[in-house]
Amino acid sequence: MGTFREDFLWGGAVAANQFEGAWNVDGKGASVSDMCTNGSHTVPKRLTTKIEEGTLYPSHEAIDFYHHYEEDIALFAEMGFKVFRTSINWTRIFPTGMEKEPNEAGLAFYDKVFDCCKKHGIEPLVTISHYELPYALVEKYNGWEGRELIEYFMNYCKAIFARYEGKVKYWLTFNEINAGTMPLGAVLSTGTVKGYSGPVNEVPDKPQERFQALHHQFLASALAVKYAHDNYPEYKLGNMICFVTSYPATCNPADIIANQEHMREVNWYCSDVQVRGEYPAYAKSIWDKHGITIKMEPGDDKILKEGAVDFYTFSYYMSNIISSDPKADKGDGNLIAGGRNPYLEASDWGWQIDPQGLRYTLNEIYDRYRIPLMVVENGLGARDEIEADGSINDDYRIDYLRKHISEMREAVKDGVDLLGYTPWGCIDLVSASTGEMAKRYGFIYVEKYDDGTGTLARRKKKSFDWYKQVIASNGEDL
Ligand code: BGP
Repeated sequence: MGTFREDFLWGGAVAANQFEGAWNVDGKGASVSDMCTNGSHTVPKRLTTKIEEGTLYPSHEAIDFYHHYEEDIALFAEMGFKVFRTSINWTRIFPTGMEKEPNEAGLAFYDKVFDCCKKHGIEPLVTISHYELPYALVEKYNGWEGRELIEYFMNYCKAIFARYEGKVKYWLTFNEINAGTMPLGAVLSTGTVKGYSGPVNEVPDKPQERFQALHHQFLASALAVKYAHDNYPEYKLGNMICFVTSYPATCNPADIIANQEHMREVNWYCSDVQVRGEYPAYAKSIWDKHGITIKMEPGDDKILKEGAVDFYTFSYYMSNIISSDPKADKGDGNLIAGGRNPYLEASDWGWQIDPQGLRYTLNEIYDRYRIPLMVVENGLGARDEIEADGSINDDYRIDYLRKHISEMREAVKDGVDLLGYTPWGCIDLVSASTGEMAKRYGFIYVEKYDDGTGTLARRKKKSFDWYKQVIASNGEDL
């Protein structure tokens, strides 16, 4: 008997805005991601901003899964995928988020995707909102700062829950909801940056707005969970956290406290609400630190209580270290910076590679909540080269994934209930943080480049056959 459960869900993960393309096809409206340009990931001031000649909007074509889905899902099936994590692009279904009736062409597209998965025996795992907030809602309500969004989100959930009954069972409410605890989350996650046009990680910090937006997202998530439980008992709803484990920089007790505070604010705050159905005791200290007050309405407590998720999912790419010394090195990691750990190597984008940290993280989360877990993103963003003979020898990626799967196995031996594993970007796609194609994660290479050129042809990398063998052996043959 192997270590992983017999029905372990091996697969891969993507997000609609980063791989579908067809951004304005068949009635689709613009989402926050569709307003981001290449490289610096800037957000034009208005939806109507003229797209200047030569400006690239990476989500607009991406890798055009919209017209390649059959080929791509067949490749996933060839690797033996049991599950495929993707998102529904909210603006395909409700182009501005505010329509009364859903867009039939958008609904029909996902029928085709889920039917194709089913044909190959692949279970979809659907993220309801993955950086695809309708841009019109940013314009009108400053994104999730507006409580009105809860109702628009529920209309969207009701439409997709009804339409895909019998096709989808596993749902995640918000991708990396805790992005909203960090200033950078304001662009793609909470949408609370109307009028901002600069890089994601230089966005002005407005904690009142983002924590208020988070409160609305918590309510929306809880209402969706309850609605699904009441109406579709077979549905399982999960949360999704961007988990960046951090360690104290030294054993100085001041560093221990600094790290504890950081872990609470960035990693635990959101899932404590989503799993336990109430704000944690330390929440007030976070609000006080930022000098903010969250507007709540009578009944909000009850909504949160009744909408606890069934399972916990997270992304895991790296770990960081936290120091109490404000002058300490903050590292140079792309997007998510933290102090440099002398025991770890980093990716080309500065993300510190820490497989043992995954075992530690799985144990910490499971100890805290005791509900099933799933690692729904993990992987190495790297620059892949096509050799003269056409092969792509991504041994560095295999090495990264092998070490992480091996540590997942240790965590399962430690007693963690792990449902599945979907490495990020199982097919090359657009980077969320930089808009690049050059930061590749896939088992499948896509001929698409940062200047917008490329045939969009798909090629198997060396890791393709390796992952196939991992799945076939249920994680024993690494
Ligand atoms: C997570 C997001 C994904 C994804 C991934 C890799 O934060 O959920 O959308 O893109 O990170 O990040 P990047 O694309 O910046 O390399």
